[in-house]
Amino acid sequence: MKKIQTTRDLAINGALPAFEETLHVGRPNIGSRDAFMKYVGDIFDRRWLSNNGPMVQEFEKRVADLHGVKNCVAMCNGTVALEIAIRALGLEGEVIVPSYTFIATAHALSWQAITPVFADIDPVTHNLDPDAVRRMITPRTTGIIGVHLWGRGAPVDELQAIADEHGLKLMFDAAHAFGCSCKGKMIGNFGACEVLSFHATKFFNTFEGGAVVTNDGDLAETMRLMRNFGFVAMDKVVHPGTNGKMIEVAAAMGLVNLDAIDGVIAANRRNHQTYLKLLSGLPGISVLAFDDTERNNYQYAVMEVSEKCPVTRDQIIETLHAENIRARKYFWPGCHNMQPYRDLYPHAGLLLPNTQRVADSVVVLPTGTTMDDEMVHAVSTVIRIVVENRP
Ligand code: T4K
Repeated sequence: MKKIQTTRDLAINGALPAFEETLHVGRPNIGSRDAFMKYVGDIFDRRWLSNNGPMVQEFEKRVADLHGVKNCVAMCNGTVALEIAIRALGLEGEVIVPSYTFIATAHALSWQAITPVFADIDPVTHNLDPDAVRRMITPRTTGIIGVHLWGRGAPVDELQAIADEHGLKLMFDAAHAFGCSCKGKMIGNFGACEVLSFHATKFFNTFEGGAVVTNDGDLAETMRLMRNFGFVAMDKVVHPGTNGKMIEVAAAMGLVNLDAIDGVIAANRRNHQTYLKLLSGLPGISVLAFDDTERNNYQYAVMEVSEKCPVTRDQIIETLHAENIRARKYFWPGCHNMQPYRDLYPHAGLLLPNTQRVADSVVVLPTGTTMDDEMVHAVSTVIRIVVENRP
């Protein structure tokens, strides 16, 4: 790692990049390799690779216990888990979602010929604004999907009240919120069900993977049927279904990473606190905070660049990229500006001013176990130099 002290040391000014090897947002955290290899040996010995094997069953139990929820239905990824949950809840017509989320939240609906209707977010929490949700309800609305963005709980009570008042189903995309709590209650216990993602880039991964967690036993049973073609027994199909199964080797990775989870959260928290400390006081720069009275996974280090900053968000990103620091613009430009939604609702942005502003101001910084304190200091120094000196 090269030391950067002045604007002359910046790669955008012709110097060598700060890092030879690129720093990523979403570098996988990996638990004990030896434990994983042992599990893989067990899988080979059993010759049981998929279809609700013993590792998946153990993994489901541990995820359910961790979240204090009755049922966990493990799936091949978070997107298929969303699709299955949406179908199992019987959503149709229009469903209200934020546009400020990963595209999978909207695609899981449109993939099933359901119209995602985008509601604006609260500019401070980045989560759905309940008043905006109310404004988007029409006679065709059947549900609301809240997203616990960055792992910080969505306004669960307000959304539940709206759903109850209008006879709508409420579920949550909890892809960011593994191991988090909201209002003192673990994620997994809100709405009809909540969907987790264990993608490689998530702080907790099963290579690829996802799950639906719910306290509704009947709903869980329906989803178990749906993830396995509707089979209830050999040669007996009782329900439409797809292939949403988690494989054994993914569950093995999950078991290993569950054992490592406290260390990952500690590393994320340490990095987050360092970013908070080193970036505070810079004009127009703020680092998104977490409520320390809740359980957080701190997996996203989110910086916002306001118009008070002497340089633009994109200039900061360009400077970081030149140093081989692949900071990201998540979730720019917002789902409503991506296809097919952009063509379907070309004027959606008029109703989404906060979404537009937040999407234009966010920079997500690298964190996780592959980032040590020195690296976080180096990333922060680059940001400080570019903001203070406008090179
Ligand atoms: N809902 C929400 C709110 C979500 O955030 C997501 C997923 C979902 C639903 C859907 O869940 P899944 O179906 O994915 O389980 C990533 C992920 O692909 C996606 O899972 C995730 N959200 C989203 C936030 O981020 P990208 O576009 O950032 O991925 P990519 O390929 O650019 O990778 C990010 C960085 O990580 C790269 O710089 C390289 C590095 N990387 C990536 C992989 C895959 C590694 O170092 N190793 C790896 O194995 O989307």
